[in-house]
Amino acid sequence: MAGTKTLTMIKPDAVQNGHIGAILNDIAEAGFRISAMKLTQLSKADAEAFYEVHSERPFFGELVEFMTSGPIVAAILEKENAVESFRMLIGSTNPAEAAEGTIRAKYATSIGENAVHGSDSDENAQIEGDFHFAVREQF
Ligand code: 3AN
Repeated sequence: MAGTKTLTMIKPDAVQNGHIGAILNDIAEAGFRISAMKLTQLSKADAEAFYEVHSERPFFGELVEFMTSGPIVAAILEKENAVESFRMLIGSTNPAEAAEGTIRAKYATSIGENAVHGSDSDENAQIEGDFHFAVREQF
């Protein structure tokens, strides 16, 4: 059975461009419940750990630099089939290929600066939620 949790980050580009409120509104209108949320900034060590699976990819340095460049909003979202449902809401990694109306189509600027993160599996949703939030911060 598909899980009910996913982890999102509103990335530094979208925070800098003033899109926190609009993105949270899209998330609420899509029927997700927010069970944890914070405004925070990742250190280099945090970003390297979070994106460890991408450490061999050519864009890793750029990704870490971007993700540490300013504050982000991290949140745990709950809905039936949360991982897949949220990835539909955000659209393709490359905003040029993201379907009309998706969060990345509306707010992302490039494949690197693509406005939001969404977990890619139930297992990673759990790991990423616990990365950002202590148990007492998850409601
Ligand atoms: P998604 O975020 O859609 O799951 P992944 O997991 O392939 O995409 O990539 C993780 C993050 O790495 C992306 N959100 C994006 O910021 C960055 N990224 C992915 N592909 C590229 C690329 N070709 N060039 C620069 N950054 C990239």
